[in-house]
Amino acid sequence: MILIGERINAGFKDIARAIREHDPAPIIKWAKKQAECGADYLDLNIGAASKDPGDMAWLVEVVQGAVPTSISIDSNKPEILKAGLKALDGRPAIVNSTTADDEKLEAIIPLAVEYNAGLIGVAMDERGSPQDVERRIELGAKIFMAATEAGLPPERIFLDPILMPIRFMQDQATKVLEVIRQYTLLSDPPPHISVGLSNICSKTKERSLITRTFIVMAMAAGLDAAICDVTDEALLDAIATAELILNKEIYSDGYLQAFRLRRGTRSGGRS
Ligand code: THG
Repeated sequence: MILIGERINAGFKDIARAIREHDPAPIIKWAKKQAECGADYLDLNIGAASKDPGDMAWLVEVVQGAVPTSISIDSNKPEILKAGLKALDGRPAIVNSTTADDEKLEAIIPLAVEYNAGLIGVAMDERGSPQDVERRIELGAKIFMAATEAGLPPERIFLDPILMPIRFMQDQATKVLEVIRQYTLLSDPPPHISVGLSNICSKTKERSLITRTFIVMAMAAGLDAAICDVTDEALLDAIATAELILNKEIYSDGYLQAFRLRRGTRSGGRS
């Protein structure tokens, strides 16, 4: 699984304040903590409220000064994505994200190409996020084809079927599982498939239980990446065990210990 740490997001009050006041301390704290937990990428999101590309460049610089971890630049605005990409020191990055409308595809795919980055394509367009399986497949396929034509190999493309809160849209989770299965059939090798995992538990109790139960089901369907709470140990243990059961890891009595140790010693993690 490719784990993308969700915590440096202005949806959290401490991060919103840190960005507003350009206070690096909370950013550095969460960058180090998520890197220690084994994040492969750190998602950076300055929030819908901020329209200043300089804020994204600042965030990228602060994170790069703190950890060697790869970066996911999270915005739907091309000028904010570009400011983040320009600030990169050469480490691997993901552009998160483009939707399927032509205007976004034309602006955002070339950025991923130019900066040698991965690209997350979300199954949305100018009309918003579809609630049915077919439209999500259509939009994902459209993004996949446009990105491929522009020269991105499937290994650099991530499709996101858009996970919805279980509390408000209970019928959506099974639809997302079906879309994941279908996305694996788009090419051989298939593109990566990713979700914003915490979307599902928004405003629920049992956040951790709901997210780890869903991710195990989604991994069985073909999910191989997630923007998630990498500090949730029960979640990471469930992911390790799902990888074992899906025969992606070799069983030993110490598999869990080995997995925890490996994550803990990733680049940027504790040595
Ligand atoms: N797809 C893609 N990118 C995304 C998302 C997605 N980026 C943003 C988001 N969705 C993923 N990141 C988060 C980060 C935090 C939370 C949810 C998703 C979260 N929010 C709390 C809640 O909703 O209850 C509120 C924050 C708080 O506790 O203050 O946990 O789907 N490509």
